[in-house]
Order: sequence, then C-alpha cells, then structure tokens
Amino acid sequence: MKRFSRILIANRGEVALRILRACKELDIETVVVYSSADKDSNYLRLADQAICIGPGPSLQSYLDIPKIISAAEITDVEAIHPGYGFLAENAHFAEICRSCNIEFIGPSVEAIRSLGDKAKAREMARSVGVPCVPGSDGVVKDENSALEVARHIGYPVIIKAVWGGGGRGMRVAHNNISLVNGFLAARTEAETAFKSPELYIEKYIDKPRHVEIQILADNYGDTVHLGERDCSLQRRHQKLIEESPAPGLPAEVRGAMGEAAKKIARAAQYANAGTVEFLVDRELNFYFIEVNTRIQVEHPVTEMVTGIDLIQEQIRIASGEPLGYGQEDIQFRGAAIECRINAEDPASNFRPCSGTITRFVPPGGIGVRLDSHVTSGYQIPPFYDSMIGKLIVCRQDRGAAIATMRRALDEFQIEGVNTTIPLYKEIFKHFHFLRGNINTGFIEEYFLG
Ligand code: MV4
Repeated sequence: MKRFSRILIANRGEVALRILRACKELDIETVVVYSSADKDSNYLRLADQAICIGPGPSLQSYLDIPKIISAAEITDVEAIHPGYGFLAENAHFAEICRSCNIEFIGPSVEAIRSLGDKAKAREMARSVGVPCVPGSDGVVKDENSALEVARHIGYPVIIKAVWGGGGRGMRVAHNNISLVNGFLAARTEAETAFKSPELYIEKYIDKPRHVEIQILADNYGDTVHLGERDCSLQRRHQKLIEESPAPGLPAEVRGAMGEAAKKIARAAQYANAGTVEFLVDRELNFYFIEVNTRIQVEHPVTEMVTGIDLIQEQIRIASGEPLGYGQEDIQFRGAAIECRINAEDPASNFRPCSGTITRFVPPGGIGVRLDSHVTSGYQIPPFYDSMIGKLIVCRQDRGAAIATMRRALDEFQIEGVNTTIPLYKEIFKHFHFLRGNINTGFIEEYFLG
C-alpha cells in the first residue's frame, strides 16, 4: 500500500495549520501555498516548502487552479488537501487533480458532483428510505409548477437553489403571490451566484434545529458515523457555536440519524469524510437536507468526543488504506463545544474587520483546544472571511463544558480588533442556552432584536 510522502495544502489560515499538524504527526512532508497577503503568517514556517501563488484576492491565488496545480507539479506532491471553502467542493478541480495523477483528499469527482446537486441528493436519500422534508420531485421548472407543489404540500414553503447550499439564495413563501415573486427572484439570484437557475421546493419548517452527522467511508465500502453536531446557533447562515452531542437528542434518534447518514453515503458510493445535514423539528422528527462533501469548520467537536483525528483519517483513506474499524469501535465520550472566533464589528452590523491584532493571549488549561493561526501582531488580510480561530472545549458533560468555555473565553485576550467573544460570553449565560433550548432562530430572537 502506498503511503503519501508529500502533500500540498491548498488553503490558508487555521485550516492550513490544522492540516499541517496532521501531516507532521503522520510524518508526511508538506507544501503550503499562500497569497502575498498571507506571506507573514506564522504557519508557513512549519511547512517543508511554502510557495507564493499570487496576490491577495482569492480568484488570483487560492481559487486559481492552474497556479495550484503548477505548485503541486513543481514540488512533486502525491496529493492535495483542499481544506474547506475555496476549492474543497469543486468537482472540476478534483477532476483536474485526477487527470494530473494527484490524489484529491476528499470524495470522488462523481460523489462531489451528484451530491452537489441538492435535488438529486434529495432523490437519492428518498430512494433509500431516508426521511426528507415534503417537497418537489426534483427540479421545479417554472412558477406554475411551483404553485402546483405548494398546493400539494401547503404553505409555508421554502425555495432553494439546486446548486446552492449553506442557506444562500433561499426564499420563504407564505402564499401564492410571494411564491411567484420569490421563485423568480431566487432563479435570478441562483443564476448569478451558482451559475445555474435550477430551483427546488420544500415545506418550510419553522425554527428547526440543525443537526448534522459526521461520516467516514473508505474506498472498500466500509462506512461509519461519528455521531452528531448541533449547529443551530447561527447568524445569517454563519454558524457561531457547534456542539456534540446535540443537547436533548435521545440515543435512539442519534442512532437512527447515523444509520440514515450511512445509507446515503453508501447510495452515493461515498468515500472519505463527509457530513450529512438534517433539520430536526420540535417533535424530534429529522429530515435530510443536504450533504457537505468536505471536512467542515466544526469537525473538532467530533474529534474531541470520539478521539479520532478526522484529517489524519482523510489522508489515510485517500491513500487507499482501509478504515480498519467498525461502528462498534466508535465510542463517544463527554461533551464538546466550539466557538468560532470571528473578527467583526458589532457596531457596524457585524462587518468583518481587518486590521492588526496587537495582543493575542490564548486560553489554556484542562479541556481547552485552540485551533488558530493567529499570533500577536498578526494583520488580518481584507480578502478572506472573518474567522481567526476556533476555541473548542471538551469535558465530561455539557454543564462542565460550558463552565470551561466561560473560563476560557474570560482568559482569552484579543486586542486591536473586535471579535465575537463578547457575544459568546452572553450566550453562555443565557437561560435557554443553558437548558439546551436552542434552534436556528435563537440568535435572532435573543441577540439581534
Ligand atoms: C430549511 C429551513 C426550514 N425548512 N429547510 C439553512 C441552511 C441550509 N443548509 C438549509 N437551511 C434551512 N433549510 C426547510 N425545509 C430552515 C433553514 C434555515 C434557515 C432558513 C432561513 C433563514 C435562516 C435559517 C437559519 C438556519 C436554517
């Protein structure tokens, strides 16, 4: 069996550092690519080689496929890890890697493509008996078909882009008029944002919980699930806090969701790490919504409760190793919570702030993990998203994890830019949060007014 000896990391920031760490522990050489805006990032010195691939704007660096492939060819790597965002779910990029004989560390081109089509993913889930939200059979071609679907399932409905995801470009409609208007607006938006006007429709579930299942699958048909993450706490489709286990989710529901996720993975002939997203309603019914064919930002909470290094597993799987363990070998221990630390200004509508972090004193102590590439003096480039790190805690139960998180947030000193830390200090005192009474409407309801 081949084992990779050198990998290229096609990403930046905290996830580039996260992948570097995994490679070091596997004794794999690393090549990291960077834009000139990231040239002073500390993690670059941890790599065996660092190659500048262009100026700050992503289109001329982290999204520039020819430059990344050139860097891979010049350094003779055997594989590329795309991290999340940028090229992570780009089937075209995975295809180019394959044609250049470079292993793409992620699922197959075919799996990325078929699950990227959300209407097709829904059909696939339904065909293997996984519950989906009532809705259209595949793509809805025009306003009249949309009205037909709504008459069948009843209002409210939600219009989604087939090639969308992460909540962008969705429209909720409560009657025929808003459906027709929403449909036409969503089509234009989808065409612009996702280069495809295709839409589908689902019954709208009010304030659901967002619960997702982590899966791992090897190239030989073995698939395991690593439990769930509750990602309900989000603001405008940006997740803020994720935790595992999902508070108040009965073991039977977790087990049923895990089995459902594995069925979908097998139906898609999925290999590598992936996430199956579900909505959970007040009665704890769960409904499949989509699959993320990448490692996700919030993967550490799963690592902390299972003890499994998901990036190392991705690399092992991509190199052709079998999983080597089964579902019965996965044990869940304690409770983990992650806070995304974003540099943003609450005074100007949470706009991302760039600028210099003049002082950065990370928290530590028992049960605390910080995944961040930031150090004192770090200048946040204006070109990328606002996340500057993730604070993760893991303790014996949710109450203890919350106590550790509050203590860690108090220790954490970041000066020079505004961050989401003050918001988290409020959330971790909130009556309903402390009781696990959370849903996707929580932040708006209690913290935006
Ligand atoms: C939904 C939904 C309600 N009903 N689907 C948001 C992320 C994307 N992956 C799917 N999302 C949702 N899908 C149905 N059938 C609610 C969300 C949702 C949401 C929708 C509108 C505004 C804010 C939201 C926040 C979280 C989840």
